[in-house]
Amino acid sequence: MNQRRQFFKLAGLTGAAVASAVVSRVAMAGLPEPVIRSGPETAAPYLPPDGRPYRPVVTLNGWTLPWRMNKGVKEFHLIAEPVMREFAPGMTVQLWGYNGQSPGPTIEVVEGDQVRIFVTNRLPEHTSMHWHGQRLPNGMDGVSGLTQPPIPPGKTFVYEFTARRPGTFMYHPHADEMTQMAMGMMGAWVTHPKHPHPQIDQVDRDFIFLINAYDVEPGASVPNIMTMNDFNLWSWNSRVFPGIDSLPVRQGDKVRIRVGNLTMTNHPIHIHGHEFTVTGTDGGPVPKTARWPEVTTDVGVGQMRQIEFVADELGDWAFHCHKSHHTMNAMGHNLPTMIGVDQRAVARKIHQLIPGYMAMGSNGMAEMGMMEMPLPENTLPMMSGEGPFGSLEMGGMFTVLKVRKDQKPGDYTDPGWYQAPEHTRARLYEGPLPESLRQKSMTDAGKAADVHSGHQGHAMPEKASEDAALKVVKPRQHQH
Ligand SMILES: [Cu+2]
Repeated sequence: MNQRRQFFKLAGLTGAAVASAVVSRVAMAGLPEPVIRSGPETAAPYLPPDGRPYRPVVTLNGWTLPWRMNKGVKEFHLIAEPVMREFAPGMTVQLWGYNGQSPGPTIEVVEGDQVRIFVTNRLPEHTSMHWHGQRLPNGMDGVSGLTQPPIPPGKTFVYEFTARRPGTFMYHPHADEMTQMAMGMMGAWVTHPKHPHPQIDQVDRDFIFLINAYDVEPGASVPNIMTMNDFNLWSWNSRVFPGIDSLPVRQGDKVRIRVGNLTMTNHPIHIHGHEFTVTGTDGGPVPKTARWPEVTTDVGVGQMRQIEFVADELGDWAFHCHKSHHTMNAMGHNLPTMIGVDQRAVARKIHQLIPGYMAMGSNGMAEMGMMEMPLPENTLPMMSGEGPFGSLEMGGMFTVLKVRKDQKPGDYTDPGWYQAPEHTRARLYEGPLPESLRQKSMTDAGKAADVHSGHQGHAMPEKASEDAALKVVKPRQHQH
């Protein structure tokens, strides 16, 4: 009990945020007492009890797994079990995870640490644990059937190895993977360098999250594990915007963000207002001479990327996956594209048959963000995040890097929205417009788009786009 109370204090958790584990003391005799965190909010960084000089990582909407020293070995206890995960306020999904959460808590160690990890299976089927990216004895690699028998329900296996390489890694089952990863079983692993490392810089803020994806039908609460392509919840640490923690930093902070991808597709991760370099992968640190600046880096399936930058621009900067479908929340996939289609007449007719019917998407999908359509229970609106200027029209894999002058070191609380000085903000303009440059470049098209008179507000002036389309087609016809 003493041990646990200390864990709570070290992890910065309050009693209310923590539910004690339901593991039988008799069955678990000799195992470290597990700590379960029931809330999705980010825990304060877990300060190592032996005062090792490293900056702890901050897991978005998560926490670091406490450990105990046992005769020179760091002992951890992961419990695979069904969990309830709130994706954003208004939607809770039944997943499988570890220690009460999906993803499981982040494991943080120091290069050279001897680790012992107890993995208890409280799932209805067998599992195993693979330590992705680690150098370790083959028998500790966790591939059920290949390097070990699977862990049966109700049983505990123990893994022991030395954390040999510093870097960013992950853990996940290597047993019935299709089901278990689709249900949320995964976690992050950070091995800090033991000594100052020539390719690993000190940073002021160190964030980590895993990219995952789920297919949860509107109104349902269990993911469809058979889905291979049509996921509808694109999540970071099993959370979707506006449920994903912001990244609060102090202006001038050197920031590291570690991202791992355990979905079925790649995710181009993009930052606004800054450039970053990829400083490491799950293969280890990238030599400084091999780095180049980017604003987007693709994180492939089964990869980890570490990006770093100095947050020197004040403001609220979007940080998101650049696949536009991945910044949306749950919806069905069977909607036709209706852009440019005037649905008014047909909607009137359908409305006579189905009183609740709404025509969607004639002017783009932005209207979806404003729509107050009745949704099935436990379903998030598609693009629901609200900002200081209205709907962000974003969901899914999106959050905000919040660079503030006065964000205290070690303070990860959300500072609210940035108040940009008014003269530095894009604004409505109602004066005379300069001569259209577009018009000049389209002299070929005969009648250029008269976007300035009468058509304001329409994305597609019909006449002009028809003419332009004809002109584009013609030269090709000459070639044949
Ligand atoms: Cu993506």
